[in-house]
Amino acid sequence: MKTNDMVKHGAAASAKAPSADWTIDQGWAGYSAQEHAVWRTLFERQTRLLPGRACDAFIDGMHRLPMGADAIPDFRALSEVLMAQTGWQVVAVPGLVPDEVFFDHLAHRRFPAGSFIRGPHQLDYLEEPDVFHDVFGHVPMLMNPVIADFVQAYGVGGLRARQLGVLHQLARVYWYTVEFGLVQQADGLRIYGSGIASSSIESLFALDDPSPNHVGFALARVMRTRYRIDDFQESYFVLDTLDDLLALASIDFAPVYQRVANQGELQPGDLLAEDRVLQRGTGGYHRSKPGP
Ligand code: HBI
Ligand code: FE
Repeated sequence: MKTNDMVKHGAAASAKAPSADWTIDQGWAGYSAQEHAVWRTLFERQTRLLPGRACDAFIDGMHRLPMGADAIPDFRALSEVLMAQTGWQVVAVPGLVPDEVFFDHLAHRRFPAGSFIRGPHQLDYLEEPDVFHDVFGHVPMLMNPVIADFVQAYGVGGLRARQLGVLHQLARVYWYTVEFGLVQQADGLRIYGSGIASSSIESLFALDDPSPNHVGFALARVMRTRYRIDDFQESYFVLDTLDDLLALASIDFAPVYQRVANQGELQPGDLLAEDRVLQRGTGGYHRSKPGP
């Protein structure tokens, strides 16, 4: 809601009262040539960058989807392939939707994707998810059965976490996995988080820059860790394998919330004695930025 895109889109969205589930028609035929061209620019840049950086599941999922450089994908065509593979669908929304609406969609294996696309002068960062982040970033991983179950479980858990008043703790799990997760592959460290995979600058920063920490993923640890929404992450959490998320899709988080409540919150760049540190970041990038 900070950028021109968001303002423009917000105005368009509020012209019509949102439906109860906030879904809209994607309006695929209404995209302009300039909007398809923005998709092409972003798509070509990322598909050049991601081989050897994104995990096999991401690359594989993308190749099996009706998604290419030529046009913004049609959500109906994506959903057909996804549905056959993992039972997920992609539905169009105007942008960020309320938490309970978001969780309800995920709990029913519907991924709400922003239908608008960022402007040509704003290729590198925006706060509200657009079609490039949501479709290019998220949908390939939803072709993977483990991620498919985990994201649904997050939706179910989100509705529960709201009632328990621990939404922040749960949201951090999503942030440091689905959005900004890294995974160890036989041939090296790889990206699976969509926030990284959809960003050319963060694809480089997360893997190659000496500034951020790389820390072995631990559930309670992540639940205590605040995150940045306006800049690169100071710490990335690394799974040994995507299958580690299988266990999380079936566990009851309630006892973990209890434990976490008794421990302090951690700042994004903090490291603990018990952390499995894969890269101790220099912190140089964030230190060199002007303070608030
Ligand atoms: N809405 N469209 C959309 N996409 C998101 O990723 C999203 C959202 N609403 C709420 C939300 N994320 C988060 O605040 C929750 O994951 C906690
Ligand atoms: Fe996202």
